[in-house]
Amino acid sequence: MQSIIPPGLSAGEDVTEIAKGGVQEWTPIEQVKLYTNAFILQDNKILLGYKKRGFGKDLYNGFGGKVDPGETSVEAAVRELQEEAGITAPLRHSGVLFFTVSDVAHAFYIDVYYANEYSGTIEETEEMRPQWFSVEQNATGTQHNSNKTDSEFAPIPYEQMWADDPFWLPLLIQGRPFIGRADFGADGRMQKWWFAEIPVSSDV
Ligand code: 8OG
Repeated sequence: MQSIIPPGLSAGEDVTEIAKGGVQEWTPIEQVKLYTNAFILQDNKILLGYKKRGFGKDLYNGFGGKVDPGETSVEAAVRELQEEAGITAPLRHSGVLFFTVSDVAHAFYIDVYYANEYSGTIEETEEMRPQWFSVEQNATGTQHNSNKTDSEFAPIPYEQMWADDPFWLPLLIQGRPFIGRADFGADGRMQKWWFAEIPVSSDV
């Protein structure tokens, strides 16, 4: 039987598909670069950063970037979190994402991490402006608030995030490991996508 798992990802056969779409073939993979993305989840809130420059500018995202030579993925994730948000956290692996972007020569293999605690003081950096959002679906707060009670934090701003994030971020928040792939056009829209939940014990 042909595997349903898209090229670029690997997992056992016991994956549970949660979303797929698009019609064309998966984009051929030439070069792959390793990236990280890390989220802090605490007290029904999630820490996101507003990206002020570079790739993904003006979008909210977790904190992360390229894995440097000689560095493990988790070392890179810890370093990027420190560089972009000023904090350190005991990051745990939550999933793997694989992306292609039609005007970028390499594919992105992204290890996604989370932590429920952190040390240090969250601070704005040249690259990111950190902000807490409520993970409650009926959150009503407005953005750019601070020093509010939990229920007053704005909901996750999916409309200002990468188009694939609504598929897997809810799984990360619920502690459910995942894998997924999306191929993006130059216009930033997803052309083909596939996301799945994998067993908790899986070594993704
Ligand atoms: O170093 P730089 O900030 O350019 O790294 C890119 C970051 O963006 C890295 O954390 C990986 C992340 N990223 C993508 N694509 C997507 C995506 O579709 N969704 C999310 N949430 N993050 C992404 O490269």
